Amino acid sequence: MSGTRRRFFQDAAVLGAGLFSLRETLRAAEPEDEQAKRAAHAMPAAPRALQPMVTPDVSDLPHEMDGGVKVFNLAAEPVKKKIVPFKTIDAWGYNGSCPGPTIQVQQGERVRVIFENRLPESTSMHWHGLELPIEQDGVPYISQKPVAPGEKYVYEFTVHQEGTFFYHAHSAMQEMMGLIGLFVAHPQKDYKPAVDHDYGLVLQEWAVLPNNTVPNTASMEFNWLTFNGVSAPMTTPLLARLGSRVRLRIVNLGMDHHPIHLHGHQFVMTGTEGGRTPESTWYPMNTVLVGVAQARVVEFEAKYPGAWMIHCHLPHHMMNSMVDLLRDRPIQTADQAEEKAVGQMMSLAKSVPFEHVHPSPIAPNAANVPGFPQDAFMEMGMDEVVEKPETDGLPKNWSAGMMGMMTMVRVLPGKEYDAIVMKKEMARVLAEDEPTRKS
Ligand SMILES: [Cu+2]
Repeated sequence: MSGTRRRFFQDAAVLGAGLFSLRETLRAAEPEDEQAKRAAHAMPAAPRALQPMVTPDVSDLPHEMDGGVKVFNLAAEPVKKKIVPFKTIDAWGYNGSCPGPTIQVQQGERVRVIFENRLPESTSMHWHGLELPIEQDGVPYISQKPVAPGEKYVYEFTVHQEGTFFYHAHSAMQEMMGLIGLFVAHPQKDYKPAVDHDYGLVLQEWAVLPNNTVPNTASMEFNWLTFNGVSAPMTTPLLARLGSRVRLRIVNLGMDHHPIHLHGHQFVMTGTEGGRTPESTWYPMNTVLVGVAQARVVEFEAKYPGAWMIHCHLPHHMMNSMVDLLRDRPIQTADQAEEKAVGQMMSLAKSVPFEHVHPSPIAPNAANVPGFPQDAFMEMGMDEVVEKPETDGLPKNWSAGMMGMMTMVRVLPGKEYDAIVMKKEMARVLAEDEPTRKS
């Protein structure tokens, strides 16, 4: 965050400018035709109000209405994806996003997706879990001709189900290149109990060789694990007001099943890839195994304040690959002298574009202990680099504890929650206004 921007936020906080008044002030400075343009771009009213799910680090796919049909435009294309501050990969995704933008509809709606293939090879779109006519199923040669590069294909169907679904290319290697996105069908009749926060997480894994940017889709050894296309600490924390009810919808499209664990709270599983489960099947748990091709929906009461981790519990999925940072040097793990380890980590520290903090102390005789080092030197504090409103107020060097398929739910008392939401809103309004001001 720039100094100017930080000062702006501080000033706004000091002045106690309310969210509404701030937005109105900024809007007042805006020419009227801009206001009209903004109104014209607003989403057409849905048949009934739905509480949208939020996909952290991924945006929603906008739509237009054509009569009673909700129309989406979706293009498969190569995407440069920064998964941590020091690693950008060449993934494939949709509309510049990997995973693709989230589609949200209402149960009962008619949906049209105008699909375009901007990939260098043929593809198709499968609507995972949805009950629709065979010609909409998106399987090459079985239900349709593959969509050739440069071609368009129109999918249209009525969504009669409710639940957490996803869309993906129905070609194995393309799936491993990142071609997936969330598709949420909100129920006609509200779920009970209602939730205050609804979050979606897409689990993906990547095998990217050192000094490479292209995932090796034939590999079975994955060195990068992501929630919504980013590894911790770049994952945006989920915010929850203390005392609220939270829903997490987790989908997995990879080669491994991921046991997703929540700290400090118990949850119940309220849905699968097939929709809502009856309350009689709910039982307390805090780890849910999200198998490949599955959706798992869990809900919990955010009872205890704090920054509570949500992460895959497979140990190798709680790490970021540092091999890249070592460039052409082989990584050394166990059975090495401390001097070597320090030298290696120092070269690593020099190659990252930020100050590398690893404050955990080691024993004076560490080098004499077989097995050392394990996690020593692995922590890479980068608070400033990944700073955003959602990280505001976290303990210093918090990012050193965050790696791999990991995020957190920040359960915040009302006042702190509101302050961060206001900061987010200000950042959004400022970002929206920047192009207008420059022109
Ligand atoms: Cu995992």
